Amino acid sequence: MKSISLIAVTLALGSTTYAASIPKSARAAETSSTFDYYNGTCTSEKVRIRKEWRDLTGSEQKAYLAAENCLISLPAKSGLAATTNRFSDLQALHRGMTNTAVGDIIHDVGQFLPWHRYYMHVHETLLRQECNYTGPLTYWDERLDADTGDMFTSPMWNSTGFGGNGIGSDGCVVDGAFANYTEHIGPENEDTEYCLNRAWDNSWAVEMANSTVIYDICGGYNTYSPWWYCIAELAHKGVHTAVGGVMADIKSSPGDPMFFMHHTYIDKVWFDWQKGDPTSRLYQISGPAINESANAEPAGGYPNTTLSYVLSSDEILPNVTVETVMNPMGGYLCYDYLT
Ligand SMILES: [Cu+2]
Repeated sequence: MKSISLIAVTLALGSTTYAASIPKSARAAETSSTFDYYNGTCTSEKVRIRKEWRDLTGSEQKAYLAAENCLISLPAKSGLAATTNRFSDLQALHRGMTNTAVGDIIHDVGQFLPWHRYYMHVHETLLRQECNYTGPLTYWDERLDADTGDMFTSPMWNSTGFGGNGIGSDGCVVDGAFANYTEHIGPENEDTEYCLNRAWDNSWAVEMANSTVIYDICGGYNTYSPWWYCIAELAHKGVHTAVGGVMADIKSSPGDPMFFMHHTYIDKVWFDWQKGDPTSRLYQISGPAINESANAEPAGGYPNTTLSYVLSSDEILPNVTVETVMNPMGGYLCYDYLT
């Protein structure tokens, strides 16, 4: 039911074990202007700047969409079940991580944000190495649209971009760069042929992704666990649900190229929060390492996500630790956001 109100959601958040003992306070004093993020091999000459879709030129937008379609045109390499092309390797990787021996290890866990940051890097690496993409990585600044009250008037949602809402009884996307794309992974754990589909719910997204949610409700938390959980449950889940269709499928959602626009944005929201107090937040990690809803509590309690927790992409790229991806300018990663 969509009648659940934001207030109900935030109350539910308040009752979690994460939020219970942690004081809410205003955003930390700005220290980021003097903080030096560059580390290891990442330098100001090398750093790549990620840009919002509307900050790309028309030809940059075209090149990005073409690179995504290039991944779709390349053969699968991962060997993961039901894959049909290189883009679907990423989808299968994501679904596989929701189906491990201990359940979903990439959502509702402390490594939710680090794993998805790494996953965006895997996606970017394939675009650059296998499809010769040389432009900026891009994202959808959902807050800009939520604040206007209409999520779906952004120029990305048109026939020269990612296409519009689904139509017909199956909600198929029939315009844009991915018109009539056939999915083979999903829904959820099934492997069937179905169309890339969407079912927009504007009011839900507006309620979950606006500035009040990002800055006042979630942004009031100074520590990682309640902050991460707030963003994951509100802005993150809200926009998955609001785009609907494939995007609302927690397992197979990377079958909609919009997934990467959404999660690169969520990554930016995280880096922005880290920048709010980098001394304490840049390497701050916590939360359960296994899904509490999918596992009985082990003797000694649930293990916590730490900086040494290992992130996997099923060998598409080598494994890395959480610590490796905490700083987007830390060496292994080398990017920043334009705004
Ligand atoms: Cu995910």
